[in-house]
Amino acid sequence: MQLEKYKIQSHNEDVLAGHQRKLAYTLSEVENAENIIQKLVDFQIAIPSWALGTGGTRFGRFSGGGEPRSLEEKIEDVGLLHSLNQASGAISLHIPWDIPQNAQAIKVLAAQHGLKFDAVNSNTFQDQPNQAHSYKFGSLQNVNKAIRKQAIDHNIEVIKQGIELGSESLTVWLSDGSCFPGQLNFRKAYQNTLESLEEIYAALPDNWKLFLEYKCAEPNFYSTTVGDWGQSYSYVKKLGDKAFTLVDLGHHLPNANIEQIVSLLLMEGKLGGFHFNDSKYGDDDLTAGALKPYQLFLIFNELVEGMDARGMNHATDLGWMIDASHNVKDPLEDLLQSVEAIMTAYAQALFVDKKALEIAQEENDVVRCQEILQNAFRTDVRALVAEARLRAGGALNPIALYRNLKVRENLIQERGLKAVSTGL
Ligand code: RM4
Ligand code: MN
Ligand code: MN
Repeated sequence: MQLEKYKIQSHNEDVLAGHQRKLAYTLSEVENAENIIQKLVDFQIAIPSWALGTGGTRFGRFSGGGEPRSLEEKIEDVGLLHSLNQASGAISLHIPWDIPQNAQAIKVLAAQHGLKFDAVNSNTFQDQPNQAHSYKFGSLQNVNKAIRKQAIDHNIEVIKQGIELGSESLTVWLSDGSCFPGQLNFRKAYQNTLESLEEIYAALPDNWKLFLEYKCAEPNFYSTTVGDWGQSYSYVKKLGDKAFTLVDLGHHLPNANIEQIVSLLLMEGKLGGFHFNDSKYGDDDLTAGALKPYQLFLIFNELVEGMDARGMNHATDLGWMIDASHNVKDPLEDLLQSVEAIMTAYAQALFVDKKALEIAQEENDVVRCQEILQNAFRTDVRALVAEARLRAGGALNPIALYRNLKVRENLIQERGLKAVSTGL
């Protein structure tokens, strides 16, 4: 399903007066508004190909219907999102959930929707049909050399697929670890993983980055071989300049200070990628900003501060992606909500009075520090986010338009109620 431009325009005309009223007020409150709007226009968040269908849990899966049945349909769905918000201009593929049969044709299709290919993701956490060896006891860490080699070869194959599509980064997330004490020699598991990563790193083109994602637990519940940012940092530091840590917001132990982690990784020049979602207990993969919008803002505050300190380009120097799963919401509506929450937190972080904060910090004026941060967080910047979307050609209210146009109903008609998408 394609969204014709005139439908977006007529929706925007309908709600323009209300938007302009709100915008006028925000402009009177936010002095650097033009600069914020431009940064929002430039900022793009990649959509993972595995988040376009119903996620489900290990207990059940309740499909909402009309899910994309092929890579082509997944690209169409991300294209739909992008035409609504003009901020989802990239898709991230998981191999082998999505193997392009004809890379050239897929590239052309993506370009028609204004999409690029973000990081490609390898999968050594599941066994595939006809696979020679099992990953039951890990992949890159495995005590068996042949199994490690199979996992290395898979990652190299994923890089090759990515080259064809124009991707420039590989994300490695390992489920490797152990379920019980004594099962694993931690040192040997680390060494095996490092050697395997070195082989993958050697196959990386010069202009590519390798992102090593960490996760504190699941599916292994006693130890994880890349369990936290320190462990990821220790690997990527040894690998070289093209290797970076990837932070997924749902992969920390409860109460971890993620904003501090982000700040230190940026300072070390080792933050490469970011997966947005929200959680209450673990890797819940809920809509970004649904539970802890203040934490999301604090993280963005450190991202902006740390990137500016290194002269980095916010839009292009880190890999931004949503990594969420949708069990009860329409995946496309959920993704629109995540993008909106991310943009809002980013805009608020751009509004923080950095100079005043620096002075307050130097003077140990703790009260003032809090006032400055919370003033930015409590300022309603939604009109700036909407204005950025309007200027880029998107819809002022993407979810309202999505519902008015009955997009899901149309997709169900096109693809059927029982269509099931690959992924988690
Ligand atoms: C993991 C991790 C990875 C994602 C898989 C599907 O928990 O977040 O980024 O590729 O899930
Ligand atoms: Mn992730
Ligand atoms: Mn995850």
